[in-house]
Amino acid sequence: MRTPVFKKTTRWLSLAVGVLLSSILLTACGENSPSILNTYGPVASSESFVFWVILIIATLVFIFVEGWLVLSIFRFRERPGQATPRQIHGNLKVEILWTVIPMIILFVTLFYTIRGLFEVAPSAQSQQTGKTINVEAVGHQWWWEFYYKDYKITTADTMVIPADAVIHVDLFSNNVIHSFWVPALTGKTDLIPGHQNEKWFKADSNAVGKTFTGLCAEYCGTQHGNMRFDVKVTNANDFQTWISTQQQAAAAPDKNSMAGKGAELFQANCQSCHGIVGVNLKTNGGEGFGYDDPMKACNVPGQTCLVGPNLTHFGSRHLIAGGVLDWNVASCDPNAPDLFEKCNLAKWLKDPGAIKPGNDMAGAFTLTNDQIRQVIAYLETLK
Ligand code: HEC
Ligand SMILES: [Cu+2]
Repeated sequence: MRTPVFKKTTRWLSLAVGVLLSSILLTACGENSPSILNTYGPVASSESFVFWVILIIATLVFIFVEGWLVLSIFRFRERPGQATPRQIHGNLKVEILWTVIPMIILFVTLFYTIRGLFEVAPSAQSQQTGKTINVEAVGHQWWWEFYYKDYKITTADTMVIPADAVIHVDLFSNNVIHSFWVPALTGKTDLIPGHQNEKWFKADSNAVGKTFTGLCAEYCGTQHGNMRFDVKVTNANDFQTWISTQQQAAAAPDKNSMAGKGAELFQANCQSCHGIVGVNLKTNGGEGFGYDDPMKACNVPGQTCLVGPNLTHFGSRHLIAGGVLDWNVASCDPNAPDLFEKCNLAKWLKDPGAIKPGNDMAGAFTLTNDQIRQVIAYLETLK
């Protein structure tokens, strides 16, 4: 008489529930969540190729081993009155087979892994065609700063890159270890205090017009999850336009305008932490914090540097403080009665500590609502 494998209905039930629950897990991968499988550049596609190779090999092994196991359970179960089966202990052929087959499988995996390592290594950068853009990425607690050495511009939260160019990134941290990761474009590389890492990546031309999410992939403190950035891919012309706009100093608004009052408030409350070229930052290494090499100051532990993001062109960006909020000039009319309900920038300036607890701007100043409106009017001029 055969005994059924799943005797009780509860076992079938728990199996079904397990399958259902795991499908909920998979639905968490929404359209906009960054994915290593939806790649737009050679580095990320080389990395996802290794993933597929390993997944396919592992799936075949799984199906073979588990299939054999399940088959044995049903087909060769002990039956009442059955004699002891043939014993194969010490069978040389079998021993050799199950040593050699896994060896071959592991060597194939190793081959593709090592090939992948060489494809994405810094040394492979020289084999790439296209213009090279050099960027220094600095991990702060908890936001990203990007300094384009060739153009002497600094931005935060958003990296703009032209398609088909080789983006060479030098990675710095002057605090704790962070990790630079843009799933659609490149895998992770750590930013280690006192040690300079480098990497390169490239976006394909079909990425033009797309914006990809970048993340910090190394736990760096309580707001680690709010340390995101955007990588916006443009064509070569738009990139040049972006660069020349970013190279311009901020224009001073009319003193008596709302923005002009905001500019005064900025100088009184904000410029000890935030740089604006044309206000407290001078171009070409003049007085103040040397704008032509702001990273250098921030990479030497103990040296004075501005702790907040460079705001010279904040009006052209769409993320606030590592992406904890997004913002948009359209939803932030400084005169709107419902400004504090609608505009994320207003919420941020009202109480940064409530939006992103523990961040370095929390409790740094107090402004009235009217003053915040003026500051917003000013920040919006910083295009
Ligand atoms: C004590 C230093 C400090 C002062 C003073 C300060 N900030 Fe900040 N600010 C920061 C830091 C640090 C961040 C980034 C926080 C984070 O992401 O963790 C920030 C972020 C911001 C951002 C978002 C910028 C971006 O690119 O993400 C804006 C806008 C901003 N501050 C405006 C102001 C204004 C306006 C004032 C003055 C009224 C001000 N800050 C005063 C430190 C400061
Ligand atoms: Cu981090």
